[in-house]
Amino acid sequence: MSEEILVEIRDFLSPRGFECAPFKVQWYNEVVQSAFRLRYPPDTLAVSIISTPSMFEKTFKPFVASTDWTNRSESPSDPLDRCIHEQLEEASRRLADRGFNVDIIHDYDLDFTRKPRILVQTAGHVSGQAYYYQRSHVTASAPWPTNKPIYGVSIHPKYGGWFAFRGVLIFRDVAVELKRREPEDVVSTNEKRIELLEKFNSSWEDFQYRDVVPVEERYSDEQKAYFAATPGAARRKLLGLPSLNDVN
Ligand code: B12
Repeated sequence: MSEEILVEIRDFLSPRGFECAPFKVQWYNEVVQSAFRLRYPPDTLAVSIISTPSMFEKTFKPFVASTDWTNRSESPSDPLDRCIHEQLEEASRRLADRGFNVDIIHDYDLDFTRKPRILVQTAGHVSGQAYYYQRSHVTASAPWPTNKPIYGVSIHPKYGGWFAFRGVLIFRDVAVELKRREPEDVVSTNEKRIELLEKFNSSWEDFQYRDVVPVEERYSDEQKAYFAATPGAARRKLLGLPSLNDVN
């Protein structure tokens, strides 16, 4: 049954520039603190979704061109969030038509205590999609004071850091037997891991951490300019959209 689901999701999302990797809720719940656990039975099927560099051209730009941006009441109001939201909704609708109940958790969803509802880097790691490098992976001579927070970063074997996690689909009623796939450890030396974490934490704006390993594809200049712009008015302007203050 999980094969049928994966074929259907990939059929829809892969040509649009997304990549999907399945995991069992148990694998995720085993590593996160209890406050972050997903409240589903251990064998429940979940799928981690990332956008690859080509999503911008294959899906986002056509979406921008074909959407009526004068309607302010649509949610989410951010164009990219709205685009991803619609793609995941459509993928789930297709599965609902086949009788599957799907819960969508987006990377930006928060619970009532304002904690992220899903830790997408952990989900990506346990699904085998992208290795999540954390401070604990640096074994010796870490250059940072112990009280400095060092945020972890995931690196994909094909896209390095040139991708984004978009969320997780959870199939409430589907219990699976899945074979676990380990993520590829592409940043394997201590020295490289320090360099990666340093760049991600201190100078992420220049995109350099994304090139820590050789990659097959990276963001276009247009896409880089879009992500470098502050979310909100500056991004809408780059897309040629009316500002939220101008439209009625
Ligand atoms: C809050 C947040 C921030 C905050 C705080 C960062 C943080 N990591 O806490 C701020 C605003 C600083 C931030 C900044 C950035 N962020 Co941010 N952020 C998030 C967000 C929404 C939640 C992260 C969070 O709160 N984690 C909670 C902590 C407790 O989780 P944790 O440290 O991973 O701890 C867990 C693991 O250790 C796990 N665990 C324990 N043992 C083990 C063992 C194993 C093997 C595993 C796998 C896990 C595991 O259990 C712990 C929890 O109990 C995520 C999206 C998401 N929903 O996950 C994006 C996210 C982490 N951010 C991202 C990015 C890109 C950025 C920025 C570059 C800005 C940007 N968006 O372009 C900067 C870079 C950091 C910097 N230098 O400032 C990306 C990272 C992509 C990647 N390749 O990894 C994410 C995943 C968003 C996305 N949609 O792709 N961010």
